[in-house]
Amino acid sequence: MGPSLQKSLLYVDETPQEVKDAKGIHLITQSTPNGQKVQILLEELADVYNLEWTTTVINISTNEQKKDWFLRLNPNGRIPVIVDNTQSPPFPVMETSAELLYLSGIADKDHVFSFADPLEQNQCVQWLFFWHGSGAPYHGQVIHFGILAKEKLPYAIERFTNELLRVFGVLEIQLSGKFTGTPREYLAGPGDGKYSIADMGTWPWIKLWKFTGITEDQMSQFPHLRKWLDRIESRPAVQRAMGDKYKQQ
Ligand SMILES: N[C@@H](CCC(=O)N[C@@H](CS)C(=O)NCC(=O)O)C(=O)O
Repeated sequence: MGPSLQKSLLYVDETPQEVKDAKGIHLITQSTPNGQKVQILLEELADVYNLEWTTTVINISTNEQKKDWFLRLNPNGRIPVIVDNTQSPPFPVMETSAELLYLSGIADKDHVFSFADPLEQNQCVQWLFFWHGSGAPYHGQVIHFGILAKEKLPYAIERFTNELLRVFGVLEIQLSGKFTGTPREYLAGPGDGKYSIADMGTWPWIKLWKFTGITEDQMSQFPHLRKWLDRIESRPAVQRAMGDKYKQQ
């Protein structure tokens, strides 16, 4: 199969023109926690390397992400997805942690947000996967059963809230240095850590703790996690990634 044929399988008539016309990295997103993970890395890469990309903001409440044009790029039908149009044929990347790894692999040449050392990079991937596999699924269920579901099922709410608090406790162990004696500023890296894609992949969800229904009293068990939330929120790239640029026009 030649590259041009593959490109015609990727983009079809219904694909938005700006997606088809994109020349470099193109992000299809909505500014939800998952969208914000990738928005943050792109904004950080812009500050350090002047990375340029284009963005299409869709509205997931209309199920645009379930249409065939989108499923060709991400069969999972969920945002965000990136397409690297510098590859031939263009290369789509689904799943936020894979997207963070892909973007840091192609653009973070000086390892500002990743690690040159293989063990340090593996530690970063461990924390990235920890949130992706053990944090986000529980967090999603707490929001579903605690906020969105019409029928409130106490068992489900309690089970998933307890699991989420357990996961927050794991992050608190790492950040507090409970077993190493050295508190950390960030999840991965030597010493007190380095801000990396592990933090970017985790922060956009945890910052929603109040909305999720976690109480001040529950959150007071995690003082290092709270300081970590504030530390990341203060970054200019993070502020831009959360801002109007990514709101539906
Ligand atoms: N595991 C996926 C989750 C993506 C995801 O759940 N995205 C949500 C928005 S935060 C979405 O697109 N929801 C719309 C839907 O489920 O149809 C990832 O990390 O990329």
